[in-house]
Amino acid sequence: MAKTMREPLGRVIVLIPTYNERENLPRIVGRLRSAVPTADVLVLDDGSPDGTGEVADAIAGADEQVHVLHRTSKQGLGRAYLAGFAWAMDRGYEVLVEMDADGSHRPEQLPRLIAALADADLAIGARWVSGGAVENWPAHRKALSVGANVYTKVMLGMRVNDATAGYRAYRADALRTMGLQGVESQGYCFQIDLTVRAVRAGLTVVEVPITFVEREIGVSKMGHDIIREALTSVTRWGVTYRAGQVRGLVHHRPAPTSLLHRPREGVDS
Ligand SMILES: Nc1nc2c(ncn2[C@@H]2O[C@H](COP(=O)(O)OP(=O)(O)OP(=O)(O)O)[C@@H](O)[C@H]2O)c(=O)[nH]1
Ligand SMILES: [Mg+2]
Repeated sequence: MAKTMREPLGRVIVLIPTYNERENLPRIVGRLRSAVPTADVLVLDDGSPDGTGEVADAIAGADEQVHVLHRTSKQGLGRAYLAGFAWAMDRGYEVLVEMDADGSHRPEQLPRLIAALADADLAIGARWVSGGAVENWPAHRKALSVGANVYTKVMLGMRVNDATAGYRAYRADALRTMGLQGVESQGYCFQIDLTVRAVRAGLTVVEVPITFVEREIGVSKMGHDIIREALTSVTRWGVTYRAGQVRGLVHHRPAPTSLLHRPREGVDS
């Protein structure tokens, strides 16, 4: 496949959504600022009752590369990211990174993720690829994540191995091309939703192996509602996609193959 000429990478911002992460936030921001000193940071706090918002303000007060977007109530990861994307694109950032506050996404691996954007539109920090790993996860969490990814792959016909992964770098142009209008997904589903949009828009998606580390401090916000949302949405998208393939066969139109992303040597097993 012919390589397209891409704009060089511009200013980078790392978006960190927080809900009750007061102990984790200073650690992750400190590690991030050391690992990638040129990257700016935007904390997206949903009015955490534990005072994470004030901790974020204190960090931002002492470091002009750190910014905070305060929202009044917990509205889910998806909405926080959409607000953060809009904030960052309004200010001309060209690379937008998603990173959890709880230490699961190691800032030390961010340079590899950003470097992968040199010839991609979306770089996913992937666990379920050769070279990827998960540390300290109980068997049931592994099973849930692997299961969710297998189901997503089968239903949507995508070659992406870790579509639920939340450690990612997007080119701002890619987000503009794929369009964020009508994105309503909240939990893991938000990551799947944006992956599907990227692939469907013909963008280049690559997976970079990472080591995901289970949180040591604080409480997970992952619950049954988030799993239910992902299952319902992937099933709905999958049925629509497969029905489109069948219609294509009946009417002798080419089946929709746009959900196959362009593979990149070495990263897509
Ligand atoms: N702003 C905002 N951040 C959230 C919300 N829900 C979760 N987060 C943050 O999103 C990141 C991921 O959430 P986690 O609770 O770690 O969820 P998870 O990584 O799926 O689950 P664990 O593996 O158990 O940690 C963390 O930084 C959370 O603080 C929300 O509603 N609003
Ligand atoms: Mg987590």
